[in-house]
Amino acid sequence: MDKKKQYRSGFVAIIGRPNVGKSTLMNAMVGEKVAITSSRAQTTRNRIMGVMTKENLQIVFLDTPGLHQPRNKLGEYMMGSVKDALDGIDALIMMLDATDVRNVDIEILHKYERLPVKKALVVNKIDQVNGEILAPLLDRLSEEEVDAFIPLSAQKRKGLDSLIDTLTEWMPEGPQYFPEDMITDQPERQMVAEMIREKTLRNLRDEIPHGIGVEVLSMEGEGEENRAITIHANIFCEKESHKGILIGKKGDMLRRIGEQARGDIEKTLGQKVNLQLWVKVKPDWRNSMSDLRTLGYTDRA
Ligand SMILES: Nc1nc2c(ncn2[C@@H]2O[C@H](COP(=O)(O)OP(=O)(O)O)[C@@H](O)[C@H]2O)c(=O)[nH]1
Ligand SMILES: [Mg+2]
Repeated sequence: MDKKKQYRSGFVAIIGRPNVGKSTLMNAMVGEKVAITSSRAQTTRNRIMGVMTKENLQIVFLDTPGLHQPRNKLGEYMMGSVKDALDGIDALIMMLDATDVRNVDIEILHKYERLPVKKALVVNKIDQVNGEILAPLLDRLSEEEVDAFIPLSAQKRKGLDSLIDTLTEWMPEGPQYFPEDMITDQPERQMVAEMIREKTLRNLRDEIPHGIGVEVLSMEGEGEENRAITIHANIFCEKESHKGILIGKKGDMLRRIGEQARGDIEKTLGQKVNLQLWVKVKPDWRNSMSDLRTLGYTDRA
């Protein structure tokens, strides 16, 4: 018997309509919160890498923005980052939401079924549907031209093993691409900005979240013992009225967003954080190349 099994590794992109649970699945695979999640469409705006390392195996997941028809330059950037993510992958996860399968999901399936890589069709959120609804749906979908068909619940971590086993089988022999303690390629500042943005998504309604961008201006005191990291960040929104809502009565909304974000950031950075947030209006920034650059949405990896 071989004492050392072959090392396997590869890249796996996760695609699908907005809100089906792609980022939740990637976080579940990596075991830590690498990508922010929310019940809003288009929470994810970049291709985000999450690395799962096991003995003799490394799978690099690429979480992507939800596939949609872009309506502004930000949307075009987002769809470009999905295209980039598909370049050079070893396998593709196509995801559906079992509670809400739409025609556009099937169109996406048929479009990407043609990619010459191994494909898993993942039907997520099965914790939310009962067997009578699930059975015929799974029956219908099992006829799709994919290499594996896996119903699961990313949030409840049900059915993940079956996906991991399938992907493991598909991964080619290859090197360990990243150190085992590396779980993402996102710079710390981007992680911090994303955590702040997540709290705005979770606390605000209607159209406001779509027009929010976060810029981390500075981070000071990192790694210094007995000291908090001081972080200054701007939250941009598109209208004066949105600014009022973001700040809230006597500043209570901004305070709540700041408190929640601080908790997440402290957990990630492992140090106390002093978070200073400012709200600014940048009309139509989603159509301005220079604003997109400021907010980190132009330099695709
Ligand atoms: N009930 C249930 N909700 C889920 C599951 N996976 C994700 N969600 C929720 O679906 C919403 C969208 O998830 P997210 O990962 O941001 O979706 P994405 O836009 O595809 O990345 C969030 O509110 C998640 O908590 C699941 O397995 N079951
Ligand atoms: Mg996402």
